Amino acid sequence: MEPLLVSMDAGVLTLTLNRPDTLNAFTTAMHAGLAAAMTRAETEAAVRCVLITGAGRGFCAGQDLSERDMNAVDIDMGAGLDARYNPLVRRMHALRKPIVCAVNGVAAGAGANFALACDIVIAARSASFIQAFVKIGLVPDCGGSYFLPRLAGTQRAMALAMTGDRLSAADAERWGLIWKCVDDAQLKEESGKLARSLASGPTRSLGLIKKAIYDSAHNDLAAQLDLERDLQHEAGKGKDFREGVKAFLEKRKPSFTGQ
Ligand code: LHQ
Repeated sequence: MEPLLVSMDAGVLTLTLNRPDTLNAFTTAMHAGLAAAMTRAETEAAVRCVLITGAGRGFCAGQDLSERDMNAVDIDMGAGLDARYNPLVRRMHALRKPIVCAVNGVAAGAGANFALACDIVIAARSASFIQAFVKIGLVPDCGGSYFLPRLAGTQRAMALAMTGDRLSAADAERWGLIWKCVDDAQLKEESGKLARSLASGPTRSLGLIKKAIYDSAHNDLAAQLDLERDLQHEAGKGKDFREGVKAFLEKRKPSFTGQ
């Protein structure tokens, strides 16, 4: 069974984590699939949005804990992050296209933070988020210690990371960790609708919006104003900008090509 299912439709590259028996825990093979999919998203103009979800009742239970030999003399947990998780998160963050995450069930450990590394997260009401690391004597990784305090604030991030308590999708929405929580039966339709709508949007502008919002995390106001100027300059050179204005003046829906 392929650990990652990849399909393309209407400009949306859908990636489905596919190890349902382990709640889609990450393996080296799944990471290889994700790396290849990221290359495709980065290089294929036809890909205008990425949608990530999980097969079965879970979204992702983090690293597959059976993949590593715990009797080994020298265990280097940082090496796996350097080799697989950190490049993945960096590429997701830097991708100039939107990534929608449809969290269909429990998201634990690196699985929870992989979801938070996506640009817009929608979760099923029965889904939950667990910073499971502390339960096995580890620390949040996969960008969790960066995303969590920025999304939820220091107190909530600290308590989630130190207790490893389960956070419901409804609370994740209330706390601002995710965009929205929807009824389980609506998740596929809602996330698909959003992804298709983004895929028919002004892709260049969406990529620049992503950069503006993420760079604001480490810019002061002066630097951010400069960045907005530079990004607007770049957006203004796009065909979609001309089409957007033309369509507005002609009182019709714009037809964006992503250029
Ligand atoms: C699993 C897993 C799993 C293997 C469920 N592995 N089989 C770490 C190391 C190295 C470098 C990089 O970074 C990381 C980051 C990390 O991600 S560390 C955190 C790893 N994840 C966890 O500690 C979570 C472990 N899982 C759980 O706590 C529970 O499974 C949760 C709370 C997610 C779900 O609980 P339940 O709904 O009760 O399901 P379950 O526990 O019965 O799991 C179903 C099956 O999936 C079960 O297999 P079985 O053969 O008994 O049916 C589990 O063994 C398997 N599974 N997570 N991470």
